[in-house]
Amino acid sequence: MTGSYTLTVATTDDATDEPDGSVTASLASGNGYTVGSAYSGTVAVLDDDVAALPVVSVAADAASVTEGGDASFTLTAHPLPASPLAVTVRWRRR
Ligand SMILES: [Ca+2]
Ligand SMILES: [Ca+2]
Repeated sequence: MTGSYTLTVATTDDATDEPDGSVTASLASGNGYTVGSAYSGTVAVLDDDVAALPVVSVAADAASVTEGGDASFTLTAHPLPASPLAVTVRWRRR
């Protein structure tokens, strides 16, 4: 290099919600120059994705039940919630 040089480091735009990252460039010693006191620089890489909300579905466990028996349903959440989810379920009997 002479005078100045621009180093560019590409970052990846993924679709994952994650903590912010960073790119750091650090000078190493070499022949013909002395490393200055500003020997590294860091650029924060800000995540721009939001957490995907789990999709909750309900399905009847059986199409019918004889009266007096229990009607049961299975609720599923996908993707798996990071912590237990409070889900509102309404049901009615006729
Ligand atoms: Ca992204
Ligand atoms: Ca991301």
